Amino acid sequence: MRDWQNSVIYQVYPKSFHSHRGEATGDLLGVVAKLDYLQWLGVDYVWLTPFLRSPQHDNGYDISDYYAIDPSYGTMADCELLIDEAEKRGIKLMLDIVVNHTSTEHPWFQQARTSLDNPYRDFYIWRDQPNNWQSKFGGSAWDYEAQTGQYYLHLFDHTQADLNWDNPQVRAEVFKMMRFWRDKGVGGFRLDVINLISKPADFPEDPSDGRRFYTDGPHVHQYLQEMHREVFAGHDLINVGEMSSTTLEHCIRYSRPESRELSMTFNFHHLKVDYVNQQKWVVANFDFLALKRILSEWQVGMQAGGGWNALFWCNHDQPRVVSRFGDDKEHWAASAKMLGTAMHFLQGTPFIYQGEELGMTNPGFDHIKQYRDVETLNIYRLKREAGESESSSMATIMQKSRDSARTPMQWSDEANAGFSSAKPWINMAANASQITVKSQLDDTDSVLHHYRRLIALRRNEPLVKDGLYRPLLLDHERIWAYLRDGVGERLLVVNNFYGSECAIELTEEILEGYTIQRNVISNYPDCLPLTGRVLLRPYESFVVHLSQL
Ligand code: TEU
Repeated sequence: MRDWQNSVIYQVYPKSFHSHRGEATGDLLGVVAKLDYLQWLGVDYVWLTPFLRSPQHDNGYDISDYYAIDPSYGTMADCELLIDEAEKRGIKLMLDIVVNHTSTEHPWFQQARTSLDNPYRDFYIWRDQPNNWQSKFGGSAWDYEAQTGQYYLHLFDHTQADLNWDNPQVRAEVFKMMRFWRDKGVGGFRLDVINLISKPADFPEDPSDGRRFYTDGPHVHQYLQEMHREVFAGHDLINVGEMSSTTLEHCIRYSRPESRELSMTFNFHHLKVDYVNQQKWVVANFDFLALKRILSEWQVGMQAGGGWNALFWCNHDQPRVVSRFGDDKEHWAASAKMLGTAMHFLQGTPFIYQGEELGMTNPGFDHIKQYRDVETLNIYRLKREAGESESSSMATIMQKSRDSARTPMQWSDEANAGFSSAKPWINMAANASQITVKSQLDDTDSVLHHYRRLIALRRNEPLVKDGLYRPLLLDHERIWAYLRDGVGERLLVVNNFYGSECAIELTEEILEGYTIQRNVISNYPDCLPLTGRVLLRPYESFVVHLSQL
């Protein structure tokens, strides 16, 4: 197995990364063109969201051919070139595998829908009557197929039909496809909503949306162990499972090496701290104490159970973190750096989503015509049908839409921020020509250089990987502080999550007989005097190395 515990992974959303061909959407050659940048940044893996053939109802998470490149992204030769060129720079490609569902345009579904006894019928999940489960993108999770008079299950859009993993032929096809990509030379897989693949046989009604029955479902561990045997065993691959609404106990099982399932797991509990009663589609401030508590519980719990976390603030489904938990105006740079530090010193493998390393912000689009995402458009329609006003619907969408993360990567102050010579498929933020790679490369005090230092530090500070996580001051309403303890040495990580000054006492209780040896990283140029009472400036963050006396 590759050393996933020492790696940093960069997520590329190829549709919005770089268009080599000068079109509205990015392409694989556009990623090749930017590999030198990724090498300079220092990342080990690049996870690309799906670029396989797809009608693109959900930007590639609706695959219609697992063996072909979508023409909008280029050709198989471009993909091979990307794998080779990345390898030359010490970077491995991580492929996004979407196998909870396929597009309804996939030939399997096209076959399955034709008759009740078609050999592919059992590749999907059919019922005479729907139960009351809800799609994660709004509305019923079932759609009627008139030709055969039954309903098929879709936990996401109605163009994304759920595969029936209880059918051994489905599993055999999935593993065969993964071996095909493994043998092409990809270095790992990101497995889309992989904890949803096993549904209970009886499809019970649910007062909620049904997730309690299919999340971490009855045979999921067995199927992942089978995947491990069939695809991963004996190969140099790292694998991260995207776990929707999961639990700590299950994630320990998924990611403990002894389980022979996955290398690590993503979970989203820390990103629901600005939901209200589990509801995403309402405007809300984030609950800082809950954020600290949840991340701390996962750190402590995964360490105790021998599991491994994938660490992240951002991805293509989440609003930009600097706009969400930081300050995208007055304290933009300080807060973007503070958030980077707070995440990167946790135990786990950090994922950086394109543009996060620049402090890219939410674009704040205020008209529904500026949005493209299937989930956002569904929710807008449902809200308006339910009588919610235009302004209230849009206020929520501006804060919560996935499209906020999907605006093009900002390379330079050229046209379209250097993303493409053509008008992009989605608008850019108003600040697109200011927050760019070009402007930050020359400025060693930039957010970009801070992220580069965070990546490099991971290799030089073994405590980042191995140190025992211990939260401090858990009830403090503004500061998130923690220790990473080793033998006779430790890191102290302190982050002010707010835009006002705030004092912290470095008491003997915290220092426990240790003394500060050196500064590791900070986000203000001048370092604080680190004794006794420390006054943290807005969004100030620092890490120091301590040794026992
Ligand atoms: O996302 C899974 C998922 O459930 C969420 O992150 C989802 O976007 C969110 O709950 C909506 O509120 C994965 C992919 O990352 C996402 O882009 C796909 O749309 C989804 O699976 C379906 O394949």
